[in-house]
Amino acid sequence: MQTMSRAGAAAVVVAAWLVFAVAARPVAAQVSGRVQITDAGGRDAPDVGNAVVSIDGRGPRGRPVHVDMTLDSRQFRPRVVAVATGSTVRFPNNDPFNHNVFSLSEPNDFDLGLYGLHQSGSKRFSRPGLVRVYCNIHPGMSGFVVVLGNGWFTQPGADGSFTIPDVPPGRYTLRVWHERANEFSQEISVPEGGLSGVTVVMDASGYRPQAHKNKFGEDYGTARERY
Ligand SMILES: [Cu+2]
Repeated sequence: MQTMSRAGAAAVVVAAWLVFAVAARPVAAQVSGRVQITDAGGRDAPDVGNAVVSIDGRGPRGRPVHVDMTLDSRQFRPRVVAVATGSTVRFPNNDPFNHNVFSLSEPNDFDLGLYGLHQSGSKRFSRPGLVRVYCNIHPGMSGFVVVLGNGWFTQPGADGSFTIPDVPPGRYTLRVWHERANEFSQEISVPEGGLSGVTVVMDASGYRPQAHKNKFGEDYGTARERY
């Protein structure tokens, strides 16, 4: 029987090493599921897409982006944005009157001052955390910037379904934030091949809107004379 050539033997060794290397390195897969939020009266929340789903841990760095949160008809549109640390949010004013966008949420607090139609201000968010964004003129305006420390985050679709790609096998904490519910967290174990069918049920039925303070930390109406 003919012995294997040296080149042939080397090829077998390399092939074996490749098989070993592929097998030894966990293959990142996706985590998917659905968020269900119940409002008062047992109704499904119509804005489940405004939730933010994230996974704690040493995930890949999220890509910093520039996004707009437009001031339109005395509302922030979109009302919620989820971004990686280092991202910049611009607040263009589409209303024919002044707004004053600010936040008291440390360490991402800021105050863009008064500006009018077609003017804009922006803020770069360098630290993870929930940033509650308000207008110092209009107490009914509120928006949320959720700043995440890694790239493992997403917002669900209108039906609540979500997918977070590129999660290697391991144990993690899955978090879901929504403005009307208590933050949800759950330990998950991601096997090779990924984790699907994660069901997150959140109860927002006890939510009561609460008045917030203006940028001076005072009730609205008491600081008007400062303008
Ligand atoms: Cu305003």
